[in-house]
Amino acid sequence: MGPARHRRPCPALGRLRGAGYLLLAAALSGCALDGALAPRGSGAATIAGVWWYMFWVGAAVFVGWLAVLGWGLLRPRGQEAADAEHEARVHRRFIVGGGIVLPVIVLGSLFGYNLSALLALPRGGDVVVDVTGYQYWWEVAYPEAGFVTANEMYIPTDTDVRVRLHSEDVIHSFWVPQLGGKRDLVPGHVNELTLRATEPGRYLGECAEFCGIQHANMRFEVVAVAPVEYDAWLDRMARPAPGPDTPDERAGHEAFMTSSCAACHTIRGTPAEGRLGPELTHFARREWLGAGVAPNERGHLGGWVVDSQTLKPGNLMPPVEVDARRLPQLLTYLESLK
Ligand code: HEC
Ligand SMILES: [Cu+2]
Repeated sequence: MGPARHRRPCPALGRLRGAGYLLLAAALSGCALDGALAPRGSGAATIAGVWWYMFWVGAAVFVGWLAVLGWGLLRPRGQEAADAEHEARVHRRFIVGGGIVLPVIVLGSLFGYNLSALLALPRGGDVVVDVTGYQYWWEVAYPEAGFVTANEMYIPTDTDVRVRLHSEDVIHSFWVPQLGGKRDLVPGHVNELTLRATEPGRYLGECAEFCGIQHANMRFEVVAVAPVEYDAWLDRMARPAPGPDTPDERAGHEAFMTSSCAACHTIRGTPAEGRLGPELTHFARREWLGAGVAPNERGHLGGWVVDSQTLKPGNLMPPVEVDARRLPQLLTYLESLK
């Protein structure tokens, strides 16, 4: 093993360095962790704690296992036969220690940690929100304030929010990774989940149980704001729809009310009282369209109204015949629903 040997390029070393870069990249991307490992709510923080505990225990077991393997491979050979009695004792110790004692300690500690985490999850709450899953969107109702909205759910920060989960069709699952765990929405049964956001922000939520062809585009946003801001939002949302004020808005309103739109959508304060689609009373205040399929902007909105099946194939809003001259007015009216 002369120094010359080290200077020769070594392919194995190159590969090792590649793996090193990969690890480094993984570690660096860890700084920008998203989702369940970047908790902004007390429930999610507890769950992330379980994740990390399992990770470190798993890592310790793995390293220990590597050490035993290395010892087995590298220890001097040829002495086994010398003391068969001693060898058998060592084997027994390994079987009892590694096969019974160690697993009991490791699994027992995981069980204990899990149990304490389960008990530490937030429960109940003074603010109640009813969330109903539909293929492929979310209805969000505030029973105390007495209004219904869709796909966007405001909650006050540092407050336990009791989310009651319903389904009108199939099983869905409500999951806001940064705020809490998952919970199924089961037809004919009410489940509950408590969310407590510790920081204001917009948090992505999604359906976590396959529910049909557009399951992947069944998203929503939880917007956590300071309690005063939340109260102002409630006041605003409880009001009926504004307008129509301008001639264009009035023409668009007319187009909406006289076509099939009104049979499927509710706009409070107007004759539109359909219940098959999302409530549109304050639709223009939402950031997203079609449960997260596109930003809520005029271009996408026009595409959606003309044929939502292009943007979200298989969703339950059929293509609707809209007079091309009326379309801009219809969009203007929808955009006025602040
Ligand atoms: C047969 C019922 C039906 C009719 C008719 C209908 N819609 Fe819909 N609409 C739906 C459903 C269901 C959705 C939710 C689709 C999804 O996101 O999966 C929806 C979604 C929407 C959305 C997006 C709402 C959001 O927050 O994402 C808008 C806007 C909308 N419809 C406008 C209209 C207009 C305008 C008309 C008339 C030209 C119309 N709809 C006719 C059922 C209907
Ligand atoms: Cu779903």
